Amino acid sequence: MPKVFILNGPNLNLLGQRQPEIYGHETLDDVARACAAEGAALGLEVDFRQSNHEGALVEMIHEARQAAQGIVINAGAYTHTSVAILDALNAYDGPVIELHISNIHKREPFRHHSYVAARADAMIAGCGTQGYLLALMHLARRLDARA
Ligand code: CA2
Repeated sequence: MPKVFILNGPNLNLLGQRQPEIYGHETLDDVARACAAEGAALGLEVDFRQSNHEGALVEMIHEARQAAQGIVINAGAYTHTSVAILDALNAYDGPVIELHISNIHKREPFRHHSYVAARADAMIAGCGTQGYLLALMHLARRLDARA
């Protein structure tokens, strides 16, 4: 079964605890459970992770080079700042889906630029936490087309 990494950046561990008008009521654990179920239905093994540390996210992306056939990444605020995460993604060969719970283009101007977008094969934003499931559906289709 193809394995995919779903990587979550800083502060996403607080999901469901604050700003529900932007990020909804689900916790990150709820999202992880929904992704595991959707992945199983799609024939994907899901490895769902979160870190508040840029270097830890870089190392997860390095690990994905050997361990994962695709990546879904919500890099959180590092989306808008991290050349290191972009460089790591550029060293990864499989499909990369950039994900945001909110529509970053409808928010403050500093959220409009994404370093991840320079590498991502697709981007989902503004669909709430459903975006994670949409990203998995799309990744499954891409991985099927590759096989
Ligand atoms: O919309 C997204 O998914 C974001 O990647 C979320 C990031 C934000 O910096 C990006 O611009 C857009 C922030 C994640 C913080 O999540 C929280 C959730 C609940 C309470 C506090 C923070």
